Amino acid sequence: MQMTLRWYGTGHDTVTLKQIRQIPGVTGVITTLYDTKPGEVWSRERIRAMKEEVESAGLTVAGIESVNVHDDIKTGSGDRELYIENYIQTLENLGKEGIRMVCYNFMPVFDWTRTELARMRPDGSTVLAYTQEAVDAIVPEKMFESIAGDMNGSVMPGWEPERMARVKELFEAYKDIDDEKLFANLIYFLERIMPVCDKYDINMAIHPDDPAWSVFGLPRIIINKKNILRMMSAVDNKHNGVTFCTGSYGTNLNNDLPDMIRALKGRIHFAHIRNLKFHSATNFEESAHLSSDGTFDMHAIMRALYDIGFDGPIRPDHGRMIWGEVAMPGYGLYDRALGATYLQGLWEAIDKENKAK
Ligand code: CS2
Ligand code: MN
Repeated sequence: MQMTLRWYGTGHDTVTLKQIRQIPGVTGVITTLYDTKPGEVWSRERIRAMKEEVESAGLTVAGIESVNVHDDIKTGSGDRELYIENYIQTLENLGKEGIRMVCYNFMPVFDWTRTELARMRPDGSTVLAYTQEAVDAIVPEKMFESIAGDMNGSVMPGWEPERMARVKELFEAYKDIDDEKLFANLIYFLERIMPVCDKYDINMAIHPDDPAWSVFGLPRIIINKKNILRMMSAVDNKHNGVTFCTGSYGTNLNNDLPDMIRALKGRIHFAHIRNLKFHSATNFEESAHLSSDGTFDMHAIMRALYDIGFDGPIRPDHGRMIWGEVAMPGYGLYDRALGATYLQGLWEAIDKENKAK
């Protein structure tokens, strides 16, 4: 595995490449062109400039998170063909610049959903949290307003104010889309992009829906082992793979994370590792990465990744806000650095124990 950190780019991130470079063992970043809109073609020039900036800081671009998919592709309507062509062109340009891993998601309207961005924990740290009660008590148009005050001045991916201003319209666009239609649109998209992925050996890594169930009555498909395996066999190509995000699949306590990892051998191209602390099945918060601070057995998760021979980029997912840092919720430097170190400690122990056998 290659330990990485997500980085939103100069001018978009409070964390610098220089700081990332000083986290032991972190050799790459997962980045994006944060100011591009879903559906836009990424030019080779901009991709190259991004790479050069990262490489001159002594790091590599280990992959992209995300090249976002336009809603017309997800709903299978409007200008879907044009946006697929544009997506292919972006992949072509990324491929020519040597980028081999692209994370994306197929969530309607909202990217991940949390109902609190700064829940205070007993130690004074703050974390993102979710309760189903809070979602049930709110209309979707108010969702953005209800969390906007805690964004620390950042623009959060999937929650861009321009996009949120159109929430009603977006809901309208999805009103006839059920899980089956969304699934069919995903397969259509994948079949169209596989040739360019084959040509440049680009691993597509779908990010799960978060939380792993329907919110506000919207369709949700990338939520459990059965659905992902269905997706893998519908487009049976190694380049059709997943981002294994423990914090997203893990929102549903019925998902057995190590078991899912083992079932996806060969198709996990990227890993997001985060721990959750559950107070009830529908009330959880994002804890520190350590097993002892949350509900998941992080050793068993890393062990499963190790056992399947996972060799892609991995990153600590959301961290807590600690030590007075002001940053995009979930994306401060300090706690993610602690997470990166802890995860590497687990990996080293597993590796050494394995070799000593
Ligand atoms: C990320 C997602 O911050 C997060 O929870 O895991 O925003 C993820 O990057 C996107 O959904 C992937 O397209
Ligand atoms: Mn994730």
